[in-house]
Amino acid sequence: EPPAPPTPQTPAPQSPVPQDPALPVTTPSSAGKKWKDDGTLRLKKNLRVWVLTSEFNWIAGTIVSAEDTEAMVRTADRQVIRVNATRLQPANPDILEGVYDLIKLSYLNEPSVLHNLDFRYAQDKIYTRAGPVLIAVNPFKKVPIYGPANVLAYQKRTPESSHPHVYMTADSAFKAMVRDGTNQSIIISGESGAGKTETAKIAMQYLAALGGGGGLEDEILQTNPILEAFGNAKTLRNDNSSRFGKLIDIHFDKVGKICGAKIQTYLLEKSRVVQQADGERSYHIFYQLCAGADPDFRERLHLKSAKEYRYLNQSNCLSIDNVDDAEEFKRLRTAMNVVQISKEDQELTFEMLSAVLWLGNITFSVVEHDNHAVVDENEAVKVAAALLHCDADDLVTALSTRRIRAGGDDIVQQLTLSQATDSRDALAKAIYANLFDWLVERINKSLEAGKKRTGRSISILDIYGFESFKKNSFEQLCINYANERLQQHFNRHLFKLEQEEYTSENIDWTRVDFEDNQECLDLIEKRPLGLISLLDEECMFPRSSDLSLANKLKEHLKGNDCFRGERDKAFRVCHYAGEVVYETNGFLEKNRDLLHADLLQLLASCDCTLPQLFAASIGEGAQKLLSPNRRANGTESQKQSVAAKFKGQLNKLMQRLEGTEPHFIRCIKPNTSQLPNIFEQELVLQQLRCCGVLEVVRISRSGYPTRHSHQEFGSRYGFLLPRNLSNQEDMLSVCVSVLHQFGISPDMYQVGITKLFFRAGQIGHLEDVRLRTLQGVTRVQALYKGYRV
Ligand code: AD9
Ligand code: MG
Repeated sequence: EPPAPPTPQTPAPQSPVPQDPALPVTTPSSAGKKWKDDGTLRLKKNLRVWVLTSEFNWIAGTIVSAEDTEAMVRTADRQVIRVNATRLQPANPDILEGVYDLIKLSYLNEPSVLHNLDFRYAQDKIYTRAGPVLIAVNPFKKVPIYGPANVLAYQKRTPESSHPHVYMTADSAFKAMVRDGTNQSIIISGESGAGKTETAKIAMQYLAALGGGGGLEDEILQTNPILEAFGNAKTLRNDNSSRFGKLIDIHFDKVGKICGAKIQTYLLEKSRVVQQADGERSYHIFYQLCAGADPDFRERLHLKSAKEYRYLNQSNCLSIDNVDDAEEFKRLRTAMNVVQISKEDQELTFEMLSAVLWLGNITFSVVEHDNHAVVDENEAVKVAAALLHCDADDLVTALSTRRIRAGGDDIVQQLTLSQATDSRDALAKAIYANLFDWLVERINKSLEAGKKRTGRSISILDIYGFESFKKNSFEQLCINYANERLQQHFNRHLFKLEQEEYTSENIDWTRVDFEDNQECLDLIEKRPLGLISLLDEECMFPRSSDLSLANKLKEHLKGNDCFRGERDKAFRVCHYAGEVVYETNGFLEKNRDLLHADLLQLLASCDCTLPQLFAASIGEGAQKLLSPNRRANGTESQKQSVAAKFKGQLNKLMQRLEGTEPHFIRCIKPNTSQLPNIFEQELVLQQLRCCGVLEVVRISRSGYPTRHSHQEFGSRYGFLLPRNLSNQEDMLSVCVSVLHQFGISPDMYQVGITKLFFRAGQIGHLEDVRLRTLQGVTRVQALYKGYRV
């Protein structure tokens, strides 16, 4: 029996099963014998079922007696409860318990999918396929399925390597690349803490092992600790949460050896540098540096311990359980050496980090009877200026005043306390974000230098999954936009795969119907009346506000089915994975993401390569677009908005991915405690719905998900026919006779050249008949009746 959670003592509440529109529990057109016309299950004694006991909780049971719309069900713990048919789903036969591919299930309903994953997870089988997609459930513990011996098994495709595995996915990608000379991609998604980054590393390790030998594989693997130090942080969801998206292209030469790599990153969360939620940390690197730098280094960089810095001590969290930051710092230094980041560049990097920390310790006082902030002249200003190699007075001026131009004259405006604090934080964020980009470029140079390109590559994408929180802001909109694009890519790919199979089998393809999320994408990216365009437009108006933005969106987008205005400054978007309400608070500022010209000038004036470089890269584009008008208004230089830049990056990403053969991995987080052996049904189900696994199932359902070769089908069910029919020589004729004999409607199947294609649920019915026949008739009876057994 499947493990069942505690059963409620009282009969289950009788409200109907919430029908997920994306995954019809059954479609009327597929209503065979199992289903009634209203879509509910036809109740029968001895039928094995899943009983919905609360919104997300299903338990196993067997019907002991049935009426038209209600049944008495004996649950796994031997209680008998009365249940309405709307709360029942058919369960799969025992032989399908824990199948390695969900597509093999006769019944692809939610409880069956969920149970199958749970069943496997309990045996540490963390990987399961859903047709072309690999599902990876985070074990939160060491599972002994990795390492050189396992790599070899998957490489050689020994029998032990028949289980689904990231290695298997990476191996398919590698072999397809070598065989067909086509670029491949491994697209990993899932919510925070689901295991994307670990999965990406496991795939990289496999590819490094297969394509290694040239020495570059070590460099590529060592980029991971570097990027994690600078781009990952402890959050409430994940102790090692990536705060950026990442694509790495690994290039291979003609014989399949690694010959280069290139990393592209997306949307680093830079607000974290100056502010973290309680219990979270800033980027690992800060704590590592403070804990791990040797005395000589500490002195030169004026380093103190983490608790002395405002940017690190405000969230009541300085360390992570089981992590030694000083140890990690050593690993980081080793990694930087392997990736050939020069000693000078490393020192420059740490100097900038220390400068950021000291900037955070700069404080302001408000002048009495005046609303202006003045910088407190203390150690922090001097040290920060020294580390940035700029003049301390210039730093003070840039942080507390702003030059604006009025009527042809430059006038100096004093900043208020909150303006001054903002400008200090803006400077710190700009330095860190630019440092991160610079480092990635630096790494790319090492990985590319002098390498011959053949054009063959495998790209691995580790990108934030769909997000829907209580409060959703600009960041969530960007993230969910990326997920819409990826989902479309995913749907279209599956659609294409299906089409290819149908075409090669000569099946009537027009009878298969697929949904697309183009409408939601149009809502976001269409010009001129899409979310991004309207947001960018609003950002251009000096007097715009979050409220004026919300009103503008409501006015122009109300006709779109995926959009709904909400109260106040909020709006709702219907994403493929669910509805999300966004609050426009902070949208304009986050999208503009400006650094005031005075701060830009300060960076440019620094007597040190990095700040100068940062100033140049921020100023690039900004200066080009700088109109005299805007300058006169004192508004900062205009540059490409964050959303527009992200859209451009996504377009490039999709273009790149479209030129590859994709392999999809969906990571699932089984519990929110980051603990092993806990599988929370509700949490998993929500992710299955969001990450498109049930979408695969849905797409399969809308086509012909069950396929059997003529041979397989005929030999499995042929014995159910009277002898004259089952003895037919030609297997296809046996198949057709079975279809006729059991009244399977022609809508429900198609006959292909080598296979039969069935709508969902059809085989379940035949399997039942077969099982009953095998149980109900003795061999003698069977022979008497003329069955071939
Ligand atoms: V986030 O969106 O970046 O916040 P990820 O990347 O999805 O998130 P991550 O890969 O960081 O999650 O995994 C979280 C933690 O789960 C890891 O730190 C490991 O402790 C744990 N994990 C994930 N996958 C495995 C695995 N295959 N084996 C063992 C794992 N532990
Ligand atoms: Mg991650």
